Amino acid sequence: MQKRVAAIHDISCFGKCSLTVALPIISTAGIEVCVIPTAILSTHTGGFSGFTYRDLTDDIGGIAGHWQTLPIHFDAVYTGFLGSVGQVDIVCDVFRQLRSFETLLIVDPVMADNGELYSTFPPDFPKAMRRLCSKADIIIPNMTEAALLLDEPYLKGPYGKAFVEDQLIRLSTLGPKHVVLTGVHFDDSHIGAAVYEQQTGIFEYAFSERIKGIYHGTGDVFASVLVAATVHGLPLADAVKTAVEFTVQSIRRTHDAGTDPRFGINFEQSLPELMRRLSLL
Ligand code: PXL
Repeated sequence: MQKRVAAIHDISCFGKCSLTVALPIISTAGIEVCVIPTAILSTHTGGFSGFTYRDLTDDIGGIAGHWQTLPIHFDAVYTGFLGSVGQVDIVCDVFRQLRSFETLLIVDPVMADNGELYSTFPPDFPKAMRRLCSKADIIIPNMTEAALLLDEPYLKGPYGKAFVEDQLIRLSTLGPKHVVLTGVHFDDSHIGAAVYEQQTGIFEYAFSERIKGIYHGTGDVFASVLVAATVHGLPLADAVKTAVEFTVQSIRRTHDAGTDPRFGINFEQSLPELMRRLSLL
């Protein structure tokens, strides 16, 4: 039977992140994507000024409530950028509404990068995000988001293995069964992700070469591939490896083309390779 995912993110009309990334990537895995848009912006907020922002908080509960009346099952609910503390609390309710037998709850706690909380978020936002993470099966923070979730100062890498593994364990005590930490690096020339499974206590890593520059939307590309591969049926460690390789290949292509890093990465031309990786071609 075809798998079905509900994706709860904003629509940034230009800039390749959130729903404009989640939809094509998860669809490439042959999975149906149903969307709950949380806001519509002319661009994402990373490096652009003057963007428009239409808040859709009042629509979220109604969309989920209507879906509840339909005979549909979600294999996963995947959340990303949520615009306010109020929205996070509504999404906690949506988890209860949409969750049924074996629904995976996957939270990308989008709120910060490179040591900084995104400019549109209030200081109490990480606390709200901690509540949502406590309900998730899998969370996908970057190193900055991990520090905010743990209410600790952000430390710049390179990191030691003991530090990373301690962070993973403590993030899992917030509630999620699996933690996928991104932006992990033990030296300056490689970067990747670490995975921790609470039940087994096993840590796994996936690294690739580091490409210079800060490209926007890479976290959303990574998380969307992770959701696609996991719901498709790959073990989490293999899904993480697939997501690291897909993201790095897309960044390399964008870097080689000299594209403005705010414009997002060229992930579209990696989609055929994703199909091959998932044995769909
Ligand atoms: O890529 C995460 C993201 C999603 N949506 C919006 C954003 C950001 C990051 O800045 O601004 C609107």
